[in-house]
Amino acid sequence: MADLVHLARQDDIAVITIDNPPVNALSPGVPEGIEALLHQAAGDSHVHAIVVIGAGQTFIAGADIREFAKIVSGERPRISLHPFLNAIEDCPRPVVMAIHGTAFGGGLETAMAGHYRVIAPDAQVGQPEVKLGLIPGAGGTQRLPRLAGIAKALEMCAGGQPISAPEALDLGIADRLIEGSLLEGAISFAREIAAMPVRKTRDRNEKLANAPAPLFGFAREKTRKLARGMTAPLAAIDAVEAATRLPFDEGCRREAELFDQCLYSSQSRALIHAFFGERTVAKVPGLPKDVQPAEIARAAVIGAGTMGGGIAMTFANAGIPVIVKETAADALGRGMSTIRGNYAKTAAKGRISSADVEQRLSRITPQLTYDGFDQADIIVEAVFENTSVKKQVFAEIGRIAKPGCILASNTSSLNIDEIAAATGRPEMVVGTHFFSPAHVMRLLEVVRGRETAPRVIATAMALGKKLGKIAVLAGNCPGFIGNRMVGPYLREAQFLVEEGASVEQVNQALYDFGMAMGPLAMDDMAGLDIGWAIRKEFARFEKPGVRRPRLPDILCELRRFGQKSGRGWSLYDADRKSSPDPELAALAEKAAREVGVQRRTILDEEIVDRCIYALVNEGARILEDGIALRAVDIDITYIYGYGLPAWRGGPMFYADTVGLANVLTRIRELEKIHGPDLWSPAPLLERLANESRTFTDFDKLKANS
Ligand code: T1G
Repeated sequence: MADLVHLARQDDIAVITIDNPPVNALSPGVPEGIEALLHQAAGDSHVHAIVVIGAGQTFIAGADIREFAKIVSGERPRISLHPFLNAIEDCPRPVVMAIHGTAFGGGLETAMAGHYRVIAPDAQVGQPEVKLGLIPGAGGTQRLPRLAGIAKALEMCAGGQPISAPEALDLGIADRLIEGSLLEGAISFAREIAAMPVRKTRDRNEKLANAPAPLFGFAREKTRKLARGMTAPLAAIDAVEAATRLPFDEGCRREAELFDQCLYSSQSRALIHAFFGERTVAKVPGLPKDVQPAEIARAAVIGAGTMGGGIAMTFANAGIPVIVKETAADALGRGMSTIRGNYAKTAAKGRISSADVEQRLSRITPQLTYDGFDQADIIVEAVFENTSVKKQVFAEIGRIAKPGCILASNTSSLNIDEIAAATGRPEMVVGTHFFSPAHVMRLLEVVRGRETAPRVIATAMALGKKLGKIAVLAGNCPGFIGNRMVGPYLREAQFLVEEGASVEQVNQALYDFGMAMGPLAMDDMAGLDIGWAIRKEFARFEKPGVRRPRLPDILCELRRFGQKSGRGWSLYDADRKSSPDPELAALAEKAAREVGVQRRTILDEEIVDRCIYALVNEGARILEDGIALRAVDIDITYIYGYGLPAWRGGPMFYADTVGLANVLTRIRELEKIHGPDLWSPAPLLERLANESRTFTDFDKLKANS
């Protein structure tokens, strides 16, 4: 306990320092340490006030999230933090909380139990628990409305977004902004208020009065739209509402009931799985310990189309100067106007200032030549998805790039080894598969070629983090991780329309499952011609006699490529708003006749099973093939690249919650109906199911091997 929390005295001010790296979480021993030293300080007659501060990068960043699984499993008792927080609030000496970094969750709750809060100008405070499928469980929904008012407390607890230090000051969460040394500022503030009467947050009820009646109903309606399918945000609203109706202690009891409902929910387990998964995927086993990522100070992008332009923006947004090269002036002009348009949209939403826009644009150098490419630390190719075109580009940059320059392809599915061979330096070639729109989507698939050097891998992974992405390492196979999985997922969606489901029913069933958009809507957005080109590129590898969807080819033969052509699976107006295409049913019947399929009524449950289990089965194969390092890498890929909701935890985690034996049984049923070429169970899935194990077990075993 003594190691995690220290007590020192500066004349008449006691200073309690929490030292639990890396984020000063309220791990076991930390609350106990703070309470014990607070009691000790208060008992010292020389002490007139107490300052609580975090060592290292931050104040308390919350409860220790690793503890929740132990509580749910019964390994750890559920300990209420209220006695600890009330001990702070009931301390006879004034307690000043000194906040820097991120006072999140239990960190803000601890700070609010203090009598005063001083804050560094670049600090943030928040109650992000809903991002973990939880709600504030230590009085946050009861103290925050008392300090910041009901409306702001609702927004912070149900939305989970942090606020800045100046806003915290304006709202009354913080009492003073401290420039310079936070500790010195906190100590002098503590001396200022030492003789003043102690104010307990729980007794400050003035901001709870007159909650407009429709406020909570409106908040629920807004939350149902913004956090579709999630339960914790609605529970957070209930808890804040309780603060306006119940005395403090009863409000805390209501909050605890709601917290427990969330804690034991599958959504919370899934979101915590995703939280740690985002961080696990950054770890590449087997990279030599002495390998350090190279610095990327200058970048160059080839291609100013949708992807090339978005990638250039991503570098500029991260402060890295970037050349963007096209072959023709009109294409370059179009690319730059798209980039300017994207920044204008972001600025119009108030997310960045016009000065930011100018600064970022100044980092982008559009040109038609390779001038300056020999100074770049990384060159990213984003040209047409065709192997021979890419090989030609890589042959050129293999001659131009300086030694040590990383040669990256944004290919979404082509063979990175074939591309690498064209450069004469395959060890410097890596795939960096961005997701459209590249300046928005957080996933980055880093594709390792057979000869890619460890330092290139380490640099690409570190660059992903610098660009604000979540980088997942993938092996080299058609489609890598994500697109290899989206193949069977889309295949089943297309089969289902040929077999009798409507486009709208298929899209709605997966949307209701939680997907950001239905599979056929996604196909229309990406463009049916992309899949058509890939099918033609890989046709020679298709196994003869295996059923393939006929309907997408019929649509492509009719030039119905989706949003870009105003019609595909659905019709699209000028604003790309979709509506059912009355001609689609006849085309589906035509396709069914051509492939000899008997159309029938199909239930939503079958649609979800076939599409999601197609993902799971292919994911298991990807694991077996070593294309993904862990099951959680597949989960993170699908959450951040393909819109599977984090509250499902990802395809593999979802299969674990269903039970792999149940998934296997269903896949075997589908195999009987549709044949082994489409539905033979992946051997790893069979093995885990037969051993009553999960994909999470598989990852744990691998991590410990
Ligand atoms: N518990 C345990 N480990 C944590 C942690 C936490 N709260 N926060 C971060 N880590 C680990 C993380 O896994 C990583 O580990 C390392 O710290 C660095 O994290 C009672 C119920 C604070 C903004 O949700 O948002 O309080 O990979 O890479 O980019 O009502 O971490 O090195 O092994 O993210 O500088 C509420 C979650 C909890 C905050 C720092 N609090 N954390 O970002 O570092 S619930 C949160 C973050 C709660 C109360 C409720 C970020 C950060 P490793 P990092 P970073």
